[in-house]
Amino acid sequence: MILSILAAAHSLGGYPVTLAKMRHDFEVMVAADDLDHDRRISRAEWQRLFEVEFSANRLSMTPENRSVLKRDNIREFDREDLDHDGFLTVDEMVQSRVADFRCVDANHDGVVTRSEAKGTMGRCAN
Ligand SMILES: [Ca+2]
Ligand SMILES: [Ca+2]
Repeated sequence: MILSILAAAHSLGGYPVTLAKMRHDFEVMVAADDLDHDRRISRAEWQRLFEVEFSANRLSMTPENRSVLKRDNIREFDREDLDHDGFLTVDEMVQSRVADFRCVDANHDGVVTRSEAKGTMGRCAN
């Protein structure tokens, strides 16, 4: 989960991160990847995202590493799908990260800076 905050910051808007910014970034992501426009990400849409992200541009990745990553990616979906209906909403994406966000936010000002994110490794375990 921590990694997913870092990954989100990395691949989405970057630091500093707030919950509001995270929500905005997920809204943008859902708008882009919600192929059937039901305002949520289905498991199939999630897996397709993975296929797009980890396709030909990750040439150094072995098939073994890729399949581990793929499995972790599905676990991530299940962890974030808080009501277990097989769809991720923006609310679920944010809600599933709130506890981790508060942990990473070492000075509790509602803002996660790059240095807080770096300093968090090991302190805020999944
Ligand atoms: Ca759900
Ligand atoms: Ca902070």
